[in-house]
Amino acid sequence: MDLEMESFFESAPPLKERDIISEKLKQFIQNDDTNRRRVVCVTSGGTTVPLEQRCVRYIDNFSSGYRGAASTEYFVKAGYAVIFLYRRGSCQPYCRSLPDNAFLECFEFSHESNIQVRETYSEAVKRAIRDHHAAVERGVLLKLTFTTIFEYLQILQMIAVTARGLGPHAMFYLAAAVSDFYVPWESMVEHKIQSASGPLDIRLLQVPKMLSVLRKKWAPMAFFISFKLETDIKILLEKADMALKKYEMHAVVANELLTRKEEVVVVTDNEKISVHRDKSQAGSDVENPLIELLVGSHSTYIKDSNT
Ligand code: PAZ
Repeated sequence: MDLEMESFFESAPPLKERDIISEKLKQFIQNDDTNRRRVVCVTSGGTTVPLEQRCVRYIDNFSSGYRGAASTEYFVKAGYAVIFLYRRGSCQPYCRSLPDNAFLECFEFSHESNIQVRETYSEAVKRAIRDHHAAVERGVLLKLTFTTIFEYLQILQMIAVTARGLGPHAMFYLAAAVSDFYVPWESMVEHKIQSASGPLDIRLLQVPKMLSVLRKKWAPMAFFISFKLETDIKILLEKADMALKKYEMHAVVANELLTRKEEVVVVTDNEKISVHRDKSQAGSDVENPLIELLVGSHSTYIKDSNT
């Protein structure tokens, strides 16, 4: 493994529930006699960077997890088993059409003081419960959660190594907004930083480039989709192209912060395909055509890998 990556893992705090996560992953991935099942790891939401070991303060980012949650639903619909690696508290699959405070908004007391679903939300709640339970019961949705950059990279490594046996049938769809900078665990203060000490100087190190190791060492046969977000549209495609080549991704999805829900550009070795939300359809999203396109590319990849 790359030296920087190795020292990142060595100094990271031990992952809580490592054994439980490992067992869940093995069961989920091996839940197929044919070895033909396609499994996608969808990462979603933003990683935090703790500033104190007993963390009170942390650096965070904007990601809501909508992209990952919506994409998960479309992957399940397309016949994939999905490992949904998401930021605790971020957007969840099958809950997109429910209000933010769903519990309080969707339910009310009935005349007999029982709890019932409000008429306006009845269809949305039924659909969410039905589809979510169906996915979990069919063994095609495994949800794993992270908060910090340390947890994220440790769990992602476990997923990649466990999914290695799936060869080209595994896909990584890396939509999480991953911190570029962090404070190494051993140089982090233990207790809450005191404001009485005056202005705060913190040195952040660069997070090792995980994509390289993931692609080349942890899961070399898998199909890889990474994302590139910029706020300056002028540099977006160039940066996506650079990432494609540097990390040998199969496609990089380029998106701009303000228009990310309307349009993305899928950058591959041969082409740049613009994918739009269908504005003529109420409730449409860009993830629907995006996943359709990527599922097609994955099929071609599997076919080519078998010949
Ligand atoms: O999570 P969200 O739906 O609010 O946004 C999705 C996104 C912009 C985080 C994702 O499309 C993306 O670009 N992820 C990678 C970001 C990066 O360059 O680190």
